[in-house]
Amino acid sequence: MKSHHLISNEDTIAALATAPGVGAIAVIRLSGKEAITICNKVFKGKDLEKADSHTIHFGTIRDGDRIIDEVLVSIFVAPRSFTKENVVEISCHGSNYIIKEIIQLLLKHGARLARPGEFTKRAFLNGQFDLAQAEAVADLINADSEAAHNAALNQMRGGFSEEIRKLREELIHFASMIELELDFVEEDVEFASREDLKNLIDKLLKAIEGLISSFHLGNVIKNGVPTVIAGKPNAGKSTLLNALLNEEKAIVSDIPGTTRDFIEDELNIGGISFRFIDTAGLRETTDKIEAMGVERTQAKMKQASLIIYLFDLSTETLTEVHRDINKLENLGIPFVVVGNKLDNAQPELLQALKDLPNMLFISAGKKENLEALKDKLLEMIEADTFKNTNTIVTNVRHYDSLLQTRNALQDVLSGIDNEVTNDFLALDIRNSLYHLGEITGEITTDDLLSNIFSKFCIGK
Ligand SMILES: Nc1nc2c(ncn2[C@@H]2O[C@H](COP(=O)(O)OP(=O)(O)OP(=O)(O)O)[C@@H](O)[C@H]2O)c(=O)[nH]1
Ligand SMILES: [Mg+2]
Repeated sequence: MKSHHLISNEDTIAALATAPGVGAIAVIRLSGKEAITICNKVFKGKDLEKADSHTIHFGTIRDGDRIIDEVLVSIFVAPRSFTKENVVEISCHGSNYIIKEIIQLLLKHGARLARPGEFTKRAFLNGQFDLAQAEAVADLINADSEAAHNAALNQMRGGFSEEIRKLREELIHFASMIELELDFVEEDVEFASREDLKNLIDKLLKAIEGLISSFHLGNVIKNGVPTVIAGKPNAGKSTLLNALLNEEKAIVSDIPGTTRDFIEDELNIGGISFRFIDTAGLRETTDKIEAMGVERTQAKMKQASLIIYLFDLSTETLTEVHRDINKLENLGIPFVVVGNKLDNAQPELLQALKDLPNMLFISAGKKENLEALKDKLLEMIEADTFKNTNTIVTNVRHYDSLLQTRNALQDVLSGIDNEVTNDFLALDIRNSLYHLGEITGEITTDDLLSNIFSKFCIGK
């Protein structure tokens, strides 16, 4: 199946593997047939060609007689390395000058600068892991919340791929049976029971649906939940943003219409990253700039995953609150209605509202009840589900392939129902297999590969 091996990679590549900039140490990585030989030419210390795999050696990197740095060199002999090629990691002092000098020296001695993602691409091509796992490496590096980290780690360890592969294998079995029938058209035999095939497709569709719907959560986990704080001027939106972030990020004042443009920042709640967006207060206004702000608020609300609708318990009327809830319902985006300024609330209003479902009372100014609000936000994105499901789709490419697979499987089903000929049935099954295979990389094209790996940084 792995036709990738045909692509031979004779070059030895080099790149900085740690983040660019000044640091205590920096790691320069070399991978390829000549990795150890090239490093040996510039390293003075032990003869690296005679070193065992997985050993570390102290010495100096020299350009002729000129010492560039004292370094530690780690040796990984093929195939026991990340790329399954010979790999050398040079840990040097983290100065930009040293890094540049060492890399140039390696290039002079026959290495070539690695392209973005080339180390990971080689690891994939050499069968270290499948494509979904390779992509997870990038996600893992970029993950900055616990949930994103867990999802990436799970995918990297093959959780997601395993499920796809199992489904694919069952389908391959049927495909071959049906293709076998094609050889016996005269005899009119049925190797693959149509009933069993239908059951399998149903099972597959269910699993695919599950993966497809996990994408919503996966996306949330990976990219954070855009959460718009909206409401009338002076409701306390900016105060709430500041209270949540614990920082004086937005200007607060008792003048209605203080916030004109939106202000946003991320906050990790329960392992999920929320992106809070403070907006201009919603009202009719003749002020040109404020009106533009209001327009932006409305646009932001439509793109949000969640809306916190804030109103002022000290001034708002019951009729107005109900009207606003109505408007929110028409928007069709999950929202939570939050009464602010609990410390100064009108008692009658509080009494009238307290039994409404999904209603919270806080004081942003006094930082009261903010924990309840955070719990509510987590509940709304069903954060629990990520703890129970280990298979979450976070990658838009996978999501697309799953949608295509679903379409193709539905074609198979309607093909069976309409008793189409076997060659059509076989074609639709092959089509489903194709799209499933795209996810794990059993099916790849050069375009797809370069597209995926070019999104990595150099050195990964
Ligand atoms: N008593 C009380 N006052 C509050 C509370 N939260 C905010 N305020 C006050 O309400 C006023 C408006 O607060 P902001 O946070 O600027 O309101 P906003 O919704 O951002 O207003 P705009 O940006 O104009 O739309 C300020 O004077 C705040 O100090 C609260 O919990 N209790
Ligand atoms: Mg404001």
